[in-house]
Amino acid sequence: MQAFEANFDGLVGPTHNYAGLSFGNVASRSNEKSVANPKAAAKQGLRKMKRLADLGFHQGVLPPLERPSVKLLRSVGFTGDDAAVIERAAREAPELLAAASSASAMWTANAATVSPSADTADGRVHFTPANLAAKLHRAIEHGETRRSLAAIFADESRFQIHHALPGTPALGDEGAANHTRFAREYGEKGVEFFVYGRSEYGQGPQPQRFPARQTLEASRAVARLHGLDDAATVFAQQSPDVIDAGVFHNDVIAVGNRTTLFCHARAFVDQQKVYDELGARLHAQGATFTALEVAESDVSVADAVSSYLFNSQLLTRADGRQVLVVPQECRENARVAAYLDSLGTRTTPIDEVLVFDLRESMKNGGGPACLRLRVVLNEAERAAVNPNVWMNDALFARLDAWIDAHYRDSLAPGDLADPRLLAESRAALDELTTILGLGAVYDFQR
Ligand code: SUG
Repeated sequence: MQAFEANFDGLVGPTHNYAGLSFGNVASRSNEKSVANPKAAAKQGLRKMKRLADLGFHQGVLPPLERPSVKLLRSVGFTGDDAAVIERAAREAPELLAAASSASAMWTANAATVSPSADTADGRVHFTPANLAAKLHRAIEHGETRRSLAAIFADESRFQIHHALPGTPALGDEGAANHTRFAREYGEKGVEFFVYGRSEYGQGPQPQRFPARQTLEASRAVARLHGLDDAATVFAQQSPDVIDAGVFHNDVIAVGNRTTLFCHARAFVDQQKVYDELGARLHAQGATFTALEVAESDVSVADAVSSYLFNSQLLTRADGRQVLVVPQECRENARVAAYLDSLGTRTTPIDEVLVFDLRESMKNGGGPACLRLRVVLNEAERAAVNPNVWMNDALFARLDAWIDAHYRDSLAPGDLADPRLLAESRAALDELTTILGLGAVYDFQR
C-alpha cells in the first residue's frame, strides 16, 4: 500500500531551561545554569517544521506537557496551594523543582517507539510511550505523552497506543531514539532495528563512565508488544565506549531511512555483523541495504557528539532524492563541514544537505532528530489523524503568534521559583489545546 513517513516535532514548551539534568549527555551538563530563551527555542523548532512542510514533507506537531509538574512535587511531599508547593520546592529541593520544570518532552524521538501497520501482526500502527526511566525529569513524561498521542491518533481500529513498560532499570526504554525502521518503500513490510546500551540479564560489555539508558530486555518487549515478525527485526548493542564518550542515545551516532544507514564506524558492537544482519533481512524483502559509514579519521566520535552530525534527519523527497537535515553546529566544525562538503563530490545515498539553527535545543543535547517522532502512515491512517496538527501556513502563523503572546525570552535557573511561570504555562497550553483541537488533555483542564 502507498504510504509516507510523517515527522511529528515536539513544540518547545514555555519552561525550556538549562538545568544540567542529564548526566551522560555532554551538552546538558556543560550548559547547566546558563540562561535559556524559551521564545527563541520554540521559534527555532517551529521554523524547522515549517521549512520541511514547505519542502513537501509530511510534518506534524506534538504539544508540550504541563510544566512545572506540580503533581511530581506533591508526590514527593510538598503541600499547600500550587504557589506554596513551588516556593517550598525552590527552597528545599531546587533539583526536584528543576526536574518538575523541564521542557524535555520537546525531544519527541523519546516520546515513543512506533511500528507502522505494514510491520505489525494486527495491521495497526503501534505506539509504545517510552518510560524514560533513566532520568527523573523524563520518567514523568509517559503518562501525559500517552494522552497526547491518544488525542491525535484516536482511532483504535487503526492505532494502538500501549502503556509504557514498567519504569525500572531492567526495562529502561528511550523510544524511537534507539529504533530505526528500514524498508524499500514506506508502505511495504520493513525491518525494525533496535539498538540497546546494555542487557540487564544477559552478558555483554557495559559502559563504565556514563549510564546506558536502554536495555535489550526493553527493546525486545517493545518488539513483542508491537507484534513484529522475528525475521524482520534486528537487535544490536551500542558500543559501550561511545556511550562513555557522550552518545547517550543511538540517534547521536546513527540515522537510517528506507534502505540507508548513515553511521559512525564505532557505533555498534560487532559492526560488520550488524550490517550483515540488516542486509540479509532486507534482502529477504527484495531490498538492498547500504551502510554509509564515517571513519574516525574523517569525523571523530568527539566531533560527532559536539556537532550532532548523526542526529540528523534523513528524509526522502517526493522526487526520491535523500536529504540530510543537520544542525548548524555541523557547519561550524571544520572536519564535519569538510565531510559534508565531500558528499557533493562523490556518489552517496545523500543527495542534499539542509542546515538549521536549533541552538537552544542543541544546548540541551537535542538536535534535529531528537525533535521529531517518525510515524509511517498510509492514506487511510493519515485520514484518521487529528487534522489540526499538520503544519501549514495557517498553523505556522497561529503558533508563531501564540509563542509571541505566551513565551518569555529569558529563563534563568532562579526563575523556576517564580510561581507565575506555572500560570503562564497553563494559559499557553490551554490556548494550544484549542489551536490543535486536542480536547482537555492536561490535568489542569480536567
Ligand atoms: O534526555 N536532554 C535530553 C536530550 C534528549 C535528546 N534526544 C535524543 N537524542 N533523541 C536528554 O538527555 C537536558 C535537560 C536539562 O539538562 O535541562 C535533557 O533532558
